[in-house]
This record gives sequence, structure tokens and C-alpha cells, in this order.
Amino acid sequence: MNDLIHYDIIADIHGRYDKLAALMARLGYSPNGAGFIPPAGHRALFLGDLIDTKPGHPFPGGVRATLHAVKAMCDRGDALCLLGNHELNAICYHSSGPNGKPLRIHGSRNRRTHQGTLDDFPDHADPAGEWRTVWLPWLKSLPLSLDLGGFRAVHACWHPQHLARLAGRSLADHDFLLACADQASPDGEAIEAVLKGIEVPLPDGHFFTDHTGTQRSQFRARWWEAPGADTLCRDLVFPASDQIGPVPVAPAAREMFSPYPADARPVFFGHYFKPASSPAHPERHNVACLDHSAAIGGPLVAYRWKGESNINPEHYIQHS
Ligand SMILES: [Mn+2]
Repeated sequence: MNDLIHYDIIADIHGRYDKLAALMARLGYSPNGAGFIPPAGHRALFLGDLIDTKPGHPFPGGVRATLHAVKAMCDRGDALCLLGNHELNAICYHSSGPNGKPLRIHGSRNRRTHQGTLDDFPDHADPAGEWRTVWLPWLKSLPLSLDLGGFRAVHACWHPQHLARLAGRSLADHDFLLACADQASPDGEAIEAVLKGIEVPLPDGHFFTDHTGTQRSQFRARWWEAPGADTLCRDLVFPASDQIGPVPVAPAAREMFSPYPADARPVFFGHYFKPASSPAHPERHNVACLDHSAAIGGPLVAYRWKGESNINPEHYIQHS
């Protein structure tokens, strides 16, 4: 008898409960008032960044509805959920360090990023309120990566050395949380790489402007590649961008990479805001980013994994 569970893998929702409900219907899940019941033999896997609608793309109530649905499914054993960088940021935003100050500064930029979640939980400062008694503890309990045997999943970057450092640790351990909030610490560096990926510095004097209008000197990279002496920054930027020129990759930057072996089981991740028009297709036969910018106008995409070791483009399903 074949009792292999089929996984429906879903990346960054960012509070778009409307798209989640539409996608779950397409996948054959039935709403039951607290999340969705999967078809027999299926389980959902959420890749993190459930929260924080994007500035300029509000969806009131969506973060709350998404959290309620996903947690209910996890509690029933119908889903698994990973931590994303927005969840880590939220935990730090609402936690204090030994000096009494928030682990994530409450400046205008950080507040703006988190505003959609704050608006859905007006009680977020109340120690006895739902946000602090239910949601922060649940977010802290989420795993940082999963190896399910037939495939692997992480929010942004499967990096064995960094994952080994984080193995068995939990953000519910306050000392570990304090270490993770310090990006200069080894734990902070490791969780940053796993939840935000590898960022490659451009040569001195080179910059580009990201989708928020911020000028940057580092770009998000195709971390699964093995850059060589003649690899150019243009060939490593992910998603592809004509703002990054044919300039060489610094030797020190090449050492940040942990190339994903061609014969390894598939790895799924989100995080990267692929353009909404991206084809429903993996990056490589065993590497797939499933974030097609549902937060800002793109489709919410699921990959339905049925045991295959080569990712099959026919197994992509979009919310509409
Ligand atoms: Mn992310």
C-alpha cells in the first residue's frame, strides 16, 4: 500500500487570505471555519511570511485570518509551517533585549513594513491580549527548515553549514532569540542566511535601486549555484535584473555560496518576489522558488509534490 503523503507547498501569503482561500479551493481543500481540510492523503506546507501585507497593498483582516487558518491546520496535523523573515522580524519587534529596548527598532521603515499586522491586532501591546498570548508564542515555535526525506523546504536558502548551526534551536529560547537578533553573532549570521538568503556585494561604486526605491550595494543571489572565477554578478542576481551589470563576483563573495548538488532531493523556498509574470516553472530540476509576488498583484502558487525527485512544471497550481 502506498501511504506517501502528498504535500501542497505554498510560499509567501503576506496576509492575502483571499488568494489563500481561492488557492485552497483549487487544490480541493474544504473550508471548515478554522482553516481548510485537505483531500485524503494530502497535507499543506507553508514556507513562511504569512504576515505583513505589503505597503500600498492593504488587505484588512487578512493577516489575522491567515494566521488563524494556518495555525488551525497545523494543530490538526493537516499542515506544517516554517518561519519566514517577516515572522522573525515581528518576534524581534515585540520582544525586548536586556536593555529594555525592542530587539527590532520601532522606526518608521520597520513600522511601515509591519503595519498590516499591527492593524489586524490592535491589542499587540497588551501582555494579556491575543497577540502576545497566542501568536507570538506560536510564531516562536515554528521550525526554521524541514527535511521531509523526499524533499526539503526553507524560507529562503538551504545552506547546510548555517542549518547545522541552527539545528535543534528554538526562538522560544530567549537566549537564542537574543543571539539571532544580533546579525554580527554567528547565530544571527546563520538565521539571516537561511531566512533572507545570500547577498553578494557589488564592486566599489556600483549600486542599484530595489523595488522599494532604496539604493543598494548588495544583491540577492542564486545561492544554489557554484560561482567560478569567471562568473559575473549579472548571472547570479535573483530574480534576474538588468540593473546588475557584467561585473566580476569578488572571490570572498564566492565563499558565501553553498551550491545545491544536482543529485540532491528537491528544495522548495519562497521569499524572492519573482515577477508576477514568471512562468510556473522551477529554477532547476531540483530547485524551486514558489514566491510569485502574491503580495503585490501576482498569483499565489502551490506546488503539489507527489514523491518526484525532478520538479514537474505540471504540478504547479495557481489561485486563479
Ligand atoms: Mn521573506
